[in-house]
Amino acid sequence: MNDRFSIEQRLPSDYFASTLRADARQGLSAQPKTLPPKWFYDEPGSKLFEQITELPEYYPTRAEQEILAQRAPEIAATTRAGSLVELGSGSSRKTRLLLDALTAQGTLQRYTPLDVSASALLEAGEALCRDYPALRVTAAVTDFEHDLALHDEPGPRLLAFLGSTIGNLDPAQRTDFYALLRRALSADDVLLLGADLVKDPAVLVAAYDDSQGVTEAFDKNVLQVLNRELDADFDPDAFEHRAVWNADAERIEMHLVSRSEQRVKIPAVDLSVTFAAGESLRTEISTKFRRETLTAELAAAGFTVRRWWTDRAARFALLLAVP
Ligand code: AVJ
Repeated sequence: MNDRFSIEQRLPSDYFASTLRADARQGLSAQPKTLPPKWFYDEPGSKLFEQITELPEYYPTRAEQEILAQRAPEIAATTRAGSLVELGSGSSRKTRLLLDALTAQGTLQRYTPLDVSASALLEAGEALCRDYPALRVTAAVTDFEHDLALHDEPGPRLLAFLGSTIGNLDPAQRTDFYALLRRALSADDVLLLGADLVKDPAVLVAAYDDSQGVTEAFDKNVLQVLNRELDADFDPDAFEHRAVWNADAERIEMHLVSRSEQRVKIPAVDLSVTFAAGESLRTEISTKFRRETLTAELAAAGFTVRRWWTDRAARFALLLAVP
């Protein structure tokens, strides 16, 4: 920590324990069974995700980086942003492309990463402070799906939501999230959104079911989270990782499919869950987008898409939208 770096804790100390309990209670007693993907990202899970981004089959990270590397100067020039606000900051590789361009242009004063992980914010924030000596970093530990409050960030603010994390939300959740975004942004602020695009289902399925089994380990890690945090007795080997293309909803779904009939105890929420053989627990949706429909859903929320870029292979899109 130094005088240019602060972290504000906006989550109550029992936030994780109580939301994980509520999510487990709700999702595991529902039919079909589901869990929100945010619980993948404990420390081992975050490491596995970093490994996923390097897999030959997992193109989204590289595709988005390709666009950012090419367009960051244009993004800086059109937004002339005084602050970069980043949701779910994650790896700072992509962030640096934006910080470099915004710094070179001379408008940037502030970087505000919002993330649920204090340790991720601390690690990234310290490195960025060191490497950008004119930058103030005001990080906030928060769940940006529910709290996006911005404070005194100098405008115009460039709010970046990268990695196609937007695809983890279903249509109703996206509507709520866009409304939250819309309320957080002022007239001269800009939204920078990364979105993975609809493509050959075989390419998509391979990206979520890689040959080295890293995504399988990532998927099953959520069971270890439940075992550790809620005292559950999931046997990860008793489930099979599956990536399925849902053609109607145009999304990849990750499922953990029970290999046999079994019962799992989750003492912390007083739950005993039965799985039939072949029954699935859906752990993630990863929606893939089309230009027209994404533009339309943003328009319905009060955003106008000003720029739309893709990588050369048109696998991934990066867009700028304004209120
Ligand atoms: C981080 C949500 C963008 O949906 O592609 C990667 C997560 N899941 N492999 C995605 C993920 C399985 C990823 N996002």
